[in-house]
Parts: sequence; structure tokens; C-alpha cells
Amino acid sequence: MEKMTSQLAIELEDKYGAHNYHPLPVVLAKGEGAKVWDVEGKEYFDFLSAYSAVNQGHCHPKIINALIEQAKTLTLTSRAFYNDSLGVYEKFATAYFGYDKILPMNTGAEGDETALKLCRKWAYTKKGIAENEAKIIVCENNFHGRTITVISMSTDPDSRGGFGPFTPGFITIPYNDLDALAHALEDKNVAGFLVEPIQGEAGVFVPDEGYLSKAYDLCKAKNVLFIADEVQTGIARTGKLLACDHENVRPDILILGKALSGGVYPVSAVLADNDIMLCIKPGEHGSTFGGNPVAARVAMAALDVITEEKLAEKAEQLGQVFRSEIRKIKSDMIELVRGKGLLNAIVIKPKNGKTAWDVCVKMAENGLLAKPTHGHIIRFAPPLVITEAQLHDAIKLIEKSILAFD
Ligand code: IF1
Repeated sequence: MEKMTSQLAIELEDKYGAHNYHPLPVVLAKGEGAKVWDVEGKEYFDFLSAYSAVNQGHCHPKIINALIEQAKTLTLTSRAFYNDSLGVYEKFATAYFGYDKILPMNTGAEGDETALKLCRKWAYTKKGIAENEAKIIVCENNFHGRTITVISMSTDPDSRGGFGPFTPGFITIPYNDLDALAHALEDKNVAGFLVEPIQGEAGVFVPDEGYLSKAYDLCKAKNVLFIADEVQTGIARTGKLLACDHENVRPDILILGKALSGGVYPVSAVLADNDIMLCIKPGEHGSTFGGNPVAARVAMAALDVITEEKLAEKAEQLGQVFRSEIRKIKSDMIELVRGKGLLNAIVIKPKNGKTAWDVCVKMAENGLLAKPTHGHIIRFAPPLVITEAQLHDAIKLIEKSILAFD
């Protein structure tokens, strides 16, 4: 076999893979905790964490062990039969998040699709909306995944362009705008409001304090379901178990993904109480892999790690350190630092033609991986297991990289 090099790996992907991504030219071969290594053995801090899937750190021994043990025993039965792990996981996860029921799926987009179906079914069976008339309010600049219905809710031309016709039944309003929400809620056919507590892809856009709790109250007053997409913000990333916890909001429907498995396996879930969840009956929804024994064991281990290692508290404390240290860097390329917990972003002001992309390339050279979004924003989201000493080392690399353009 030919010896693997970064160059060869990139050539292979370019030649044989679909061109639906434009990665930084870094080829990773190994990960542990907050660090990853490329094919040539160069070490990096991972400040993307697979878009917040790897909150528990790369290859966490407890999660990997759960994966291996279950994989050796039973991997998949389908839901045509019961398995001896799913119910245990369902009891564990509903207690963990405080809901009556959980519906297991695999990817975030499937979680969102499931929530939309559940909301519509509830609208027809409980709220009394006429068949096919239900509407769901969504926000501008949302990101909920890549399926046709999910991109039907998108306002991003790259996500939507050339993929129509789209699924109807959505009302789009500006994010962080309570008046717009109140106005949209006047429509009697509105069944749900789907929102990211912090908009990730939009560039870590944190709404005004009180937005979520007031939005929740507005929804309640109109008997409309408040649906939170916590695929990216959930599971300790923002300094609480859920980002909605910052405002003591308990969503009617909660969507989780990514870090629900610690990035080890595709595991997503929708949680709700009986009144809503039992609107879906046998045969009306499902997935071959959803709720498989490996996913169930991996997710329990991943959630145990969150609790045992106090990762929400760590994210809160280290997030304060990150933002205050970055704000001390004297560079006119840093326009703004924002975020919550360890979900943060720097808005970059281009200088001498150098953009956020160039800063990311420079950081990679210096041993830190992060990804630009929307051309001028860099997201910083390390695994939550990063130590304070490692965080300070990483901040020095970020500073050195930005100052290289002065
Ligand atoms: C990619 C972004 C992050 C999500 C929320 C659902 C999903 C996602 C809030 C779908 C997925 C990912 C997917 C990833 C890029 C990434 C992303 F930049 F595009 F927006 F994280 F910030 N809800 N987000 O953020 O989950 O089906 O992918 O499991 O490469 O598309 P999925």
C-alpha cells in the first residue's frame, strides 16, 4: 500500500469524493482530548470540535469503551424487535433532560425533521388546526441541516440555491425580534416556533438576554410549541447543559445531536412530554439505525462524562477566560469577540487583503485549527475537556497568528 501523506489524502478526496466541501488543507489522523495530529505527526489544538460534536474530547476512553463493548455484543436489531439497551437509555436520557419521552434518531437534520413532523401531528390531533394548514415559524439565517425540508426553512442562498421546489408551511421572521414573532403568532394556523438558542452557522449570534424566555411566553399565550434546536448549543457547550437553561426555558420539543455521542457515533434525539410525543403512533415515523444498542450505550457514556467531569461548569469558567484574554489582544483585525461558554467567535476586519480564511491558515501553521464562517467570522469551540493551561497556550497561538498580519 502506498504510504499515506497529507498530499495523497487530499488528492484522493479531490479525485474520488463529491466536491461539497472546501476544507482547510490539514489531514488529521489521530485525536486525544483537546488535541489532534495530522498524517505527518504535527500537533494541533482542535478549536472546532467537529462543530461541537466532540465536547467530551477526542476518543474519550469511557465513551470508546462503551462503543467497543456494545459493538462486540450486539450492534443493530432494527426497531422491528426490542433490544436490551434502548429502554435503559430512554429511561436515563429522559431523567437526564427532564422529559417524559425521547425519540432516537441519528443526525441533527433528522432530529429537526422529526420535531417538525411531531409538531404538525400535534397541530392536527391536539390543537385542532385543519389538515395541511399547519405553519411553523423559523428564523432568518437559521441552520438546521441539509435535507430538502430543512433547507426549505433556510434563507442562505448556498444552502437553498438550485435545490427547489421547497416544502411549504414555514413563516420566516428575523432572529432576535420579539415584535416580529408576536406578529407572526397572530396567524391561527401557527403550530410551532423553531429556534436555535444561539445561531451557530450565522456566526455564533447570541440573542439579547430575555429573548428566549419572552419568545417562550409569547408562544404559550398562543398555544404554540416552542421547539429548540440545541444540536450545536446543547450538552454543556455554552456553560449550561442546554443553552435554554440560561433563561430557564424548558422547550416543548428539544432537539439534540452532535455531542450526545461525544462525536463517536451519529446519535440524535427529540425529547417531549407525553401529550406531544404520543401524537406519533406506531408506523408513522422511524429510522433503521435510530435507537440501536451501540448508539444507546455510547450516548449514556457521553452524558455521564458531561456530569462526571463537570463540563458545563468548565465551559462557563473557561469561556470567561477565553473572551477576556482575546479582548486584550491589540490588533485592529479583531472587530468583536462574542459567545457563551466555549462557543465563541471573533469577527475579523480584513487587513491588506488578508481575511478570516488567511488567519485560519496561519493558525493551522501555528498549531491551532478553527474554521471561518461567512467570510469574516472565526468560530472558536474547543473540546470542553481542554485544561486552563492548554487554553492559555492556545490563546497565545491565536494571538501570534493574528499579530502576524500587523
Ligand atoms: C456540515 C454549520 C455548525 C446544526 C444545528 C442541526 C444541524 C446542525 C443547529 C444538522 C449542523 C453542522 C453541520 C456541518 C456544519 C455544521 C455547522 F456551520 F453549518 F452551521 F455546526 F455550525 N441543527 N451543523 O448546527 O446536524 O444533520 O449535520 O448532524 O458540514 O454541514 P447534522
